[in-house]
Amino acid sequence: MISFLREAAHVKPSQKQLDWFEMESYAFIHFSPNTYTDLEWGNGNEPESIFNPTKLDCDQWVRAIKSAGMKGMVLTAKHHDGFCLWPSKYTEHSVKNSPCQKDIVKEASEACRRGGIKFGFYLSPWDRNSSYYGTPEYNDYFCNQLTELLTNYGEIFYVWFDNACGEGPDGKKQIYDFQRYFDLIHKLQPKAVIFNDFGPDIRWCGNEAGVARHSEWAVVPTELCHFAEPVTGPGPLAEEGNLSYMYNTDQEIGTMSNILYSKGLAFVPAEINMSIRPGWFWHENEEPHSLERLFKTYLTSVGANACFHLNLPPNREGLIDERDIRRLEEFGELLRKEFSTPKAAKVEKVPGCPATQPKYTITFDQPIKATELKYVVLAEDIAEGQRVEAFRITADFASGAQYALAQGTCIGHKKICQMQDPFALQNPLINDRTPEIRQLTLHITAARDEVLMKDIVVY
Ligand code: FUL
Repeated sequence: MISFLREAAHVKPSQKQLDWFEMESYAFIHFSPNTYTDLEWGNGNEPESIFNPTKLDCDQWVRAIKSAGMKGMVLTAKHHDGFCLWPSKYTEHSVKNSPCQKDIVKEASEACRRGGIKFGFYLSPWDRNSSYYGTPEYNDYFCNQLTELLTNYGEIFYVWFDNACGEGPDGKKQIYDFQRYFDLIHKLQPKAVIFNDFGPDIRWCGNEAGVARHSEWAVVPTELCHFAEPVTGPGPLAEEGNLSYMYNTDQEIGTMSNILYSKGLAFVPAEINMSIRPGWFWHENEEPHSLERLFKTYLTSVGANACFHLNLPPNREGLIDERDIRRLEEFGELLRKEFSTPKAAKVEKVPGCPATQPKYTITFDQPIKATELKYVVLAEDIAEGQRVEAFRITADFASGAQYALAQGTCIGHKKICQMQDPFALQNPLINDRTPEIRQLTLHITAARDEVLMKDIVVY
């Protein structure tokens, strides 16, 4: 078992996965005929004439994205209704037959480059418009569209697929040739990470509500042994018995007991995605979620070894709604306020501890008031693998008393331990304590192999 855990500790990310992790948060843009019909899933027979964003301004989208500190955009180039936001050669169901007459993929990718953020796209395999859907020719059609998107719009950081697989014209479902799609992406955009329910680079967290697992491991099983319960996921891959072991609603994915019954392991971190509003597309009567909800989701995504993918739906004019713009600005301001000024402190590794159970002291230049201690942010050097299984943070108060302040499981790319919630009343436990803290100690209580910490920062 020990040797197996050691093996798990050495499963390493690719450079493109590390680059993706560094981004931490990026935006989804859901825009299609649904924006004009008030639907979430179009039927595929909406007339192109309804798609008419009269004030389209992708620079405005980019400004909104950047105001919340997000580092990229993922545009729904084609949603389930099959309508293409670029003038694809392979279908008539696109912007080219709409009053818009603009290549929105081009406008958006160029705006991203002007604004200094990365660009990627969502291309729905489920296509309710294409007459090829449900036949083997559909995979050719899909690859032709992928090729257009991968070759005409500069560098692509992300290709985002979902596994929705609905009815074809004859009631038949499509068998998606995902391996062929992946090979094409590897060939044409080798630096792009690919999202799918099951990976290969980034996997779904299992819900669309922005909720991470208690322990979000980046190293997950690629195949389970026979004595573990067979797990089945949705979609054709799972039906073929292929990749279903990464079924992403499993709460224990990646934990010690889960990987113990695995035949192989891969580095496939989770993305936490949700929309700023209840729907993915813009609906006049919907309001953005509260600042508190966005901030809490940030803590349980970026702060829990995942990335945060937040959807912003443009309205019928082709602009991000002013209500959402204000919420994003507030969100960006709050993040800057909470995380821009670390407390001056010296971090030292305590000599003589085992490599899998190190201790670090964080000694403040000046003792700080307990009520000023808001977050301890931890990071492992995940380029070498993810290792920490459990940790605890204790505080030495100036009076000599010692208290445990936080404890947790995974660290990975980043773990934000919250001490004081800006939205709650101040933590009475901390307020009642002797107020001045001289030093904190981080105890790693269990790890899969030698612990390599990259950052220990206090705010
Ligand atoms: C899902 C889709 O069915 C939703 O409409 C949305 O695009 C979401 C991000 O992915 O699978």
